[in-house]
Amino acid sequence: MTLTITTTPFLDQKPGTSGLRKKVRVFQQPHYAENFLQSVFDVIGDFGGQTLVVGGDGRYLNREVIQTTIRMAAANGFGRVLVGIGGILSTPAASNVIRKYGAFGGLILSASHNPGGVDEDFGIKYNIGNGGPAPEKITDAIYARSMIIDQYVTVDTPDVDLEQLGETKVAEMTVAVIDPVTDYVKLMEQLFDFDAIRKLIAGGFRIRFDAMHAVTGPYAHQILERCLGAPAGTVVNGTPLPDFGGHHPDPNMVHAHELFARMFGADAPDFGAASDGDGDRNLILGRNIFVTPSDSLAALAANAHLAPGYAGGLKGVARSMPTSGAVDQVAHALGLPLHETPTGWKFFGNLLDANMATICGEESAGTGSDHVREKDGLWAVLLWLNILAVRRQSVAEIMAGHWARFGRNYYARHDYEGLESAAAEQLINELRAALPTLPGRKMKGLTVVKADEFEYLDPVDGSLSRNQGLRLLFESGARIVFRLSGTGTSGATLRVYLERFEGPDGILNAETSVALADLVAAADDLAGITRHTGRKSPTVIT
Ligand code: VG1
Ligand code: CO
Repeated sequence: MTLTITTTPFLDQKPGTSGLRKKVRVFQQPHYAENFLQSVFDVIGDFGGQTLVVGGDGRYLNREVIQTTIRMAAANGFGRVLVGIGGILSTPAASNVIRKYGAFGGLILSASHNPGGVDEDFGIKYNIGNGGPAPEKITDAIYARSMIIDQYVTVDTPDVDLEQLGETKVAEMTVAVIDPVTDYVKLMEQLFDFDAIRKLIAGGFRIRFDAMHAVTGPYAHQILERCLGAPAGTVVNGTPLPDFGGHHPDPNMVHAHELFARMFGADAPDFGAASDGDGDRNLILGRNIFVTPSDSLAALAANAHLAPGYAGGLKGVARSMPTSGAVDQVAHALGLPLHETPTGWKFFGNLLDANMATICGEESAGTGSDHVREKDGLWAVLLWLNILAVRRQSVAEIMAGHWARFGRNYYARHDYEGLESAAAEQLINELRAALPTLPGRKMKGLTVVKADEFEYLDPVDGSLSRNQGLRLLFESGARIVFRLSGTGTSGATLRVYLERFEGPDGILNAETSVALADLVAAADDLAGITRHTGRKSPTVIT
């Protein structure tokens, strides 16, 4: 029997870069998750009798919110819910399941790379029928609805057993507990030459994959160790834990420092990789080399044709605006269309649907293709392995060859986390106001030639997204971008993206921090980072 529950709005349910992210304790308030879920159901249209996919990255609160979602989906009239066994679904696997089973949409419960646990973060994201994150038009409507919501519906039924594969009924609705790993493996087998990778590994090529106690563990054990024959122990931290073992499941040099230490240490494996909480990010390392995500995107675009799934070439490539221009060099050299979008995977969806891009990427360690509509950590790892299996060179050799051919974009992102929101806003507002006065300004021997605020006109649906980051372009082709994070849950995070290009005949072997030193100083002078925030240095450099 359907129960109608009276509620009042929480006024803070504005979805950020990827869905709603808040502290677990915020989500634990009575009606909080329910209000957001009902706001989603109220705006997404006519789904009566259709299928909804539900799953999460296994973090604290995952199971509880899955049960809530199942009951509310039944009360709202869905015909069927597909849920990953144990309530676990990586973001790319969820995207695949939505597409493969023709679902109306999906709810992914994750705060991605943010830490988990009772005092940490939780999140809910709605994905549409193409398998990708809901576009702004829908997230804006969800937010507007959440501001005036006054009731939600649910059913009074017992919890569904999420540990057993198979079907049960919740009121009129069918709930199918599925094994998403099998479907995902099938998809990867279509794209990549598993035999070639198997031979590479059988020849002694050593891999270390750090699943960071997050969602990719089961997928990585299955693919790398069982299907591709890598020895047991190749995948470390492979069991998803509700608090990710107390770590940030963020694959960067700060939070994956153990992997970095190994890859730069004695007897390093040939290839190191990691992924984040929900499995959509990737970190790529070779022996003694870290491949920046922007460079990885470029190298994958340049070599993708070596994998069977991309043998016919690429239709185009896309990157988010703050991502370095390394992939632009590849696009230019190969004559591929190039698209520049705002931060967040939702902006790639239309380009992929319209066959305008095949491979997309972000500087934040997200890379993916048109095989799903999310970024995909293991996909990037497998494409790298496929390329390595064909080229039979080391990661360092491949990157050296890449820079010698296309030039090198020295790149870093400086994050200032946990700032007072008012101070961060003030910094951005002052810099925005100063933009028209900046061209011609000389800083540390660098001259500003252009200063603007990025906005994006979607070429497919004509929607305009404003305020997507402040950009300063210098005479030398160097660039600084400033934007505020949309995924944090406490205070504000300022991201400063720094980039400088050296052509194939420029200096190829500088340390990134040395190559970017003048730009770092210029960024502080231009934006008054220390003056506004009191910080002398960033919290995290990636
Ligand atoms: C960050 C990254 C962005 C990414 C987003 C979601 O957003 O910069 O590139 O798409 O996280 O990643 P922000 O607004 O904090 O800069 V994850 O792995 O949620 O799904
Ligand atoms: Co993620």
